[in-house]
Amino acid sequence: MINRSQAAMNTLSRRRFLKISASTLLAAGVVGRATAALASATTREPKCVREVPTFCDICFWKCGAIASVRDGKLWKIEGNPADPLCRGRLCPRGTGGIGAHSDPDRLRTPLIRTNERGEEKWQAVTWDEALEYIAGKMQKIKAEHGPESMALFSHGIGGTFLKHTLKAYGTVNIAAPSFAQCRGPRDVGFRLTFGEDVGSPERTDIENAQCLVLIGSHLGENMHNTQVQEFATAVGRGASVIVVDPRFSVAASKAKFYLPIKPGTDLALVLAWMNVIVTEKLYDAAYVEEHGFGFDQFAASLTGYTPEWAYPETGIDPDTIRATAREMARYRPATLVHPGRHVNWNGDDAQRSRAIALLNALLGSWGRKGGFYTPSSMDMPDYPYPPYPKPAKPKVDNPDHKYPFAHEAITTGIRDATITGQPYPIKGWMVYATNLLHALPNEAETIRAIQQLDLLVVVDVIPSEIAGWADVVLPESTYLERHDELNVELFKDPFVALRQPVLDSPDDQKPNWWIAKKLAEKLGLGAFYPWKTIEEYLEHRVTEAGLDFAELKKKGIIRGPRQPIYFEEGAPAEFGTPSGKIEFYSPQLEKAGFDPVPRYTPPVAGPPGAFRLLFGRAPVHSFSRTHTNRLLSDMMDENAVWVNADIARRAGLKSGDTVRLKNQDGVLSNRVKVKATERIRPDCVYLVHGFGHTARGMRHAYGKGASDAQMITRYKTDPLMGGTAMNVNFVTLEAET
Ligand SMILES: Nc1nc2c(c(=O)[nH]1)N[C@H]1C(S)=C(S)[C@@H](COP(=O)(O)OP(=O)(O)OC[C@H]3O[C@@H](n4cnc5c(=O)[nH]c(N)nc54)[C@H](O)[C@@H]3O)O[C@H]1N2
Ligand SMILES: Nc1nc2c(c(=O)[nH]1)N[C@H]1C(S)=C(S)[C@@H](COP(=O)(O)OP(=O)(O)OC[C@H]3O[C@@H](n4cnc5c(=O)[nH]c(N)nc54)[C@H](O)[C@@H]3O)O[C@H]1N2
Ligand code: SF4
Ligand SMILES: [Mo]
Repeated sequence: MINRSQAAMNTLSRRRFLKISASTLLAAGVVGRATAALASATTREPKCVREVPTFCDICFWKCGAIASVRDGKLWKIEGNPADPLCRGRLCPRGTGGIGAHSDPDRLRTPLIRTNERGEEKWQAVTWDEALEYIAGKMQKIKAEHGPESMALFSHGIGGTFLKHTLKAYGTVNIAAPSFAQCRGPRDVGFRLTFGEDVGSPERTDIENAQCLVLIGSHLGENMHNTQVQEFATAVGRGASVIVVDPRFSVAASKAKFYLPIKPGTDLALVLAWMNVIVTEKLYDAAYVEEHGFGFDQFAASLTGYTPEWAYPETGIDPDTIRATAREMARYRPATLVHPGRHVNWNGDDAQRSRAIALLNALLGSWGRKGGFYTPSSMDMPDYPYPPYPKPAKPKVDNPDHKYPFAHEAITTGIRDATITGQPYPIKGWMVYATNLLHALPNEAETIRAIQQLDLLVVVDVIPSEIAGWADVVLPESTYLERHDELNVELFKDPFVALRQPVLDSPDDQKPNWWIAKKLAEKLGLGAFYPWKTIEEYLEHRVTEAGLDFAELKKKGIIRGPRQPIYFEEGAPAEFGTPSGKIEFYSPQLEKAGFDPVPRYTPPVAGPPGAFRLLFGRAPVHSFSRTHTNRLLSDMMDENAVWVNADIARRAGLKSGDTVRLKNQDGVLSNRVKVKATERIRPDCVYLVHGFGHTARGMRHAYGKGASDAQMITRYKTDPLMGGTAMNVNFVTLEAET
């Protein structure tokens, strides 16, 4: 913990300040410095300010932060200038993160269900009673079905210790929505091509890109901090930006070329771009010659994919396709075609991502400045735990490797096994920091799976939708009140960061490590927790790595020496594919019965008169998790459905009118306001994800706006890796009078 002089005060009001940061990219640059305005607009000298370095948990980017406590109260949080991820500035969500601590809707004490599942009726119990109950049920599941029949869904670094407890107990079924519902297809597409994942944080060198291509990736609304800052830098120095999006996003407003593509047809565009680049010999021939495998077969496969062919598919005219392909080639290798992050769109997503990887390969951007750098991390040995028991059964999520290229567990695969009992029954779910009812497609299937369970435990900070279905709800301390596992980041600059408590939990909430350790002890697995306190554990790891724990506590971050990050600097040009090269043609895919080079199939069409439902992010919210945070909901407390202005006019609707969405299966949404705008194509509508809460305990967010998740009754599964594409639902607008 450190004491610094008080940061410069700023008299901007919080609302105005965050409005600026939400609506302009460059404002990301002022967020951290102006945070004093967030908690107080006075210039009174504080009596006593205590500053604690930690890292943010409002999303998974894990920005280094310095929280200040003034006169015993949480005052503000700012970016840690020593952190290479945030560079001293938090995004608006991070700045408003302190609202999580004071959220009046927080869970306060452990709860055990008293009524039917989903009725949200519980009885408050002690931690000992709750953990005793859970351990008893888990032992019963183990005795009757084996430990593999207990699954853990966990998202984020806070799940580390529960994973440890559940592995010690004997399960192999652990999954996060960040694979099959988020970045999985991208990592599979890139792995098949370059032999490596894109990672998180993405290894994108946006700040040095001279040409940046964003396909969907809506930076500026997607507020992943480093990327937004680097995007602002790139725009500031005049980089050429090409944005492909059916909706005129914030990023589109910074673009030299904006391509309002017909949703779901991006693969056709990427194939046509590659056709132009290959036909006009605009690619990096030396790079392809040195590092490529199967280029001739790949080039031959592009023959039919001309811009004229792509025009009716994508709605993008051939001249624009040619002009943008040439623009990309002009700046190569400093042309970065962003791989995207949330890429589960249409069911062909791993192949579309592979095409994006191949386009980057043609431009020679992988391993090059302004393209994709080679990340490195500090060497931090793991804690020496006893070995986990050997599982008797394989994982349930991907039986017989049905999805041969899934390299992480598939959440929806565990859900399927829970419903069908095949390949073996799943009888217990432990759910840590993931709101499965908003994160997985088809809510009804999730509920059906829950009804098969003997035990559903949810560890959360607020009474979320998934908590509403739990048998036992465990209230966690927020990130501001706890330690967590170290963040050993794989990034441009290697570093390790510490999360440490800024202040105490207000009620009977406990940190994840405490919950995991106590549960292990109740299960007779105390030997897996040889350390007594979390500080002892952290100190052990840090010291074993040859670092000073006192320094880490004081600074929050210790950086390691920078390694070469580009091929031209000496980063090794190695590719982890079977051929050891960039696979333009993939024998792996061919052997598994898939297209060895990407091939286009049109997206599923909707019923006549219906609009494809698209969704994305708002700068001030994370998923479905921030809507009771009063500081953030003060900026935006409901979403609106974006409707093309002409369509709205013809339907007699104007901005501010209220409608319900009705999807192709007759499911009706909450009431939601219309935003009539030229900024979206007429064939789709758009919602910010995560609103439309139905959990009654989320008093502040209940019933506000519409839930995209409720409309997603259909999904298409990616045949390569089991990702669930959700942009395959269609809605009509039902006027409300
Ligand atoms: N503020 C904020 N930022 C976040 C998050 C958050 O919750 N809040 N979450 C983080 C996480 S985990 C993720 S995965 C990312 C997600 O953010 P991104 O990876 O940027 O997500 P996309 O799926 O690209 O996002 C939706 C965008 O794609 C457009 N789109 C929809 N369909 C199509 C299509 O068929 N073709 C094209 N070209 N565009 C289409 C939409 O109009 C929208 O602009 O955001 C991250 N950043
Ligand atoms: N319909 C639809 N589905 C989607 C997406 C979408 O855009 N639309 N996006 C997809 C993507 S890209 C992703 S990455 C996933 C994200 O999916 P999730 O990670 O499941 O995101 P959330 O819905 O915000 O759920 C997070 C849960 O963690 C709880 N929580 C917050 N902080 C803490 C904490 O400190 N401790 C504990 N124990 N709990 C905490 C929150 O209250 C909330 O219940 O969703 C995917 N699913
Ligand atoms: S991007 Fe924003 S919300 Fe995410 S960790 Fe960084 S500051 Fe926190
Ligand atoms: Mo995500």
